[in-house]
Amino acid sequence: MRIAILTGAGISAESGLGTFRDQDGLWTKYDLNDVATPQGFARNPRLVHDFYNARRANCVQAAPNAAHQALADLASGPHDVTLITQNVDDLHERAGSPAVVHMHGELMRAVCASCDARWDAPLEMDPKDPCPACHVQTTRPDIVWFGEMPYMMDDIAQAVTAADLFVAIGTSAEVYPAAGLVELARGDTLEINLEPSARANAFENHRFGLATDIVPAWVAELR
Ligand code: BV8
Repeated sequence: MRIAILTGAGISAESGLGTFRDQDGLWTKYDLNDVATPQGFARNPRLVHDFYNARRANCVQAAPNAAHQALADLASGPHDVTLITQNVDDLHERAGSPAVVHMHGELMRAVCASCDARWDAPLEMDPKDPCPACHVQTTRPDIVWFGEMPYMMDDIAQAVTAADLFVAIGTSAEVYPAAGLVELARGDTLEINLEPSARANAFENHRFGLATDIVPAWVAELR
């Protein structure tokens, strides 16, 4: 069976990484316009690097949880799995998922705003870091900010459209175009989340609860 999976911050919540819109979420502590937009970065690159340096340090300390592990196990089974994530952490990879489509970029990667070179980000990035390729001091986290086009959208749309089953896990479905992917699904649809998301009505099936309970149980049924 062809399965397309979209994960959000909720799958990493039990690994200790903050979500965005829960009561103590990141967007309750920071104004996303200051730290997750190109305009915010142009205004204050130091603040934005500090924001991502702190999240990168958290990510290095965190460990994949049973939900990440279950999706990695699913990919090693008989099904054709496409794993798409809105998350910028590397917990899916560290759990063993072979191919992860990071539509919103990756915390562990850096990009040069001048020459588009990409490289593994150092733990701490600084506005004065010169790009390793063109040496201009315009390095930034390789993250898709608000107002920027998510990565791999054509491949993502193709995988979701072709899937026999589209599953969204741990996302509030508040951010587009990710939240609109369910409209492209032609097969069965399943939402796995702590509570109904903003697009819950677009899914035929739902399983509500903690990702580390629900995802391993769901994967076990598919094995
Ligand atoms: C773009 C990187 C255009 C930053 C992020 C309509 C169509 C198109 C765009 C828009 C539109 N309307 C508005 C827009 C603009 C905007 C948008 O969607 N704004 C929202 C706020 C209304 N979209 C954009 O700007 C996108 N770009 O449209 O470009 C364009 C066109 C042409 C040319 C150029 C450009 C770009 C969006 C990407 C922004 N970057 N991330 C970073 O990570 O620092 S988005 C950010 O939100 C994160 O990536 C995050 O993953 C993502 C989505 O949040 P969730 O993952 O869902 O997390 P959240 O906290 O919200 O929810 C967690 C859920 O988990 C909750 O439901 C909770 O109940 C659940 N949960 C918690 N614990 C558990 C759990 N579930 C299970 N178990 C648990 N233990």
